[in-house]
Amino acid sequence: MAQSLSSSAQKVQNALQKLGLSLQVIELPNSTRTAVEAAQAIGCEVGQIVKSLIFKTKHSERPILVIASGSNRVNEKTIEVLITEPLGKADAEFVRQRTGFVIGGVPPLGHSEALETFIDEDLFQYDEIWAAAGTPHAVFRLKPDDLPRMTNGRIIKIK
Ligand code: 5CA
Repeated sequence: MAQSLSSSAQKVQNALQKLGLSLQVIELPNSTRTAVEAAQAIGCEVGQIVKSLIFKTKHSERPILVIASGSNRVNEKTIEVLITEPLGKADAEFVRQRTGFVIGGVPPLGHSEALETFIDEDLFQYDEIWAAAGTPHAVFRLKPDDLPRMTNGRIIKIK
């Protein structure tokens, strides 16, 4: 029988199921806290890891979700132009409050509120990719085309 998931990972599994996606959350013994650690634990390229990064708008203090390839650094200027507002820093507490998940486990879906979302076009070069699933040990495998369905995000050049 499959091991039962921790409650945060189960939240992500439920969100996937609610969307009718038959994708399976797994919890690994090794850390998947960072993109590099996740790639090592899974045995894939760092670029195939989906980073779900939370930014905070400077004035309205809204959370923005940027879904980036593990090997890309987000160019914040690009996001600022698209949202017509500067970005400030999102600290760990802001991330936990606005997503319901801790840093290192933030998934691309299942958050406590709907998040304005941007998706890295570079993720679409891969057949399969891996995203965090609620904890720094939980991940799930997906196809890039699943991301727009999960998030209503806009696909852009991120780096
Ligand atoms: N589990 C992996 C992917 S499977 C993961 O979550 N990777 S991540 O890149 O999306 O999440 C780690 C990110 O959290 C870092 O890239 C960084 O942007 C952010 N982060 C780490 N520490 C802090 C901190 N103290 N405050 C704000 N953000 C942080």
